[in-house]
Amino acid sequence: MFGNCGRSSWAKATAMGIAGWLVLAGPAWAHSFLVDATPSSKDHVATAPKTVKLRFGAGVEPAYSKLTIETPDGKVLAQGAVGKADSPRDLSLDAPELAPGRYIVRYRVLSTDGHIVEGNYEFTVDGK
Ligand SMILES: [Cu+2]
Repeated sequence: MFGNCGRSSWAKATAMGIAGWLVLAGPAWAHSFLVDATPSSKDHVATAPKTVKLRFGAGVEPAYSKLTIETPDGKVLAQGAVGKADSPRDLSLDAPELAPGRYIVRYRVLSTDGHIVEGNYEFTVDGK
């Protein structure tokens, strides 16, 4: 679906070259899998986070990516994806006031190699 987005073949060749290098270097990332998050999966935090931060194994395109913070019953509390020009592997999303409870972070991102990567994880805000 994003195959005709106008990305140059040079960029594709570069992305494939990087992917090939990563395979040779060890970790077999086919594309931009989630490698780190704050709060992270299964985390229990005492203070509700102001921002959810995700880091991927390779570059992602903020304009074609979406993060959401949801309640366990599927109510979307926040959505969007803010990138940082100087760190193309990072995306963030500002969180609303989060009461103690469980929350789901869902992500659907466009990797710079043209693949879409999606998944979700859960964290918990503990009551005082
Ligand atoms: Cu890929």
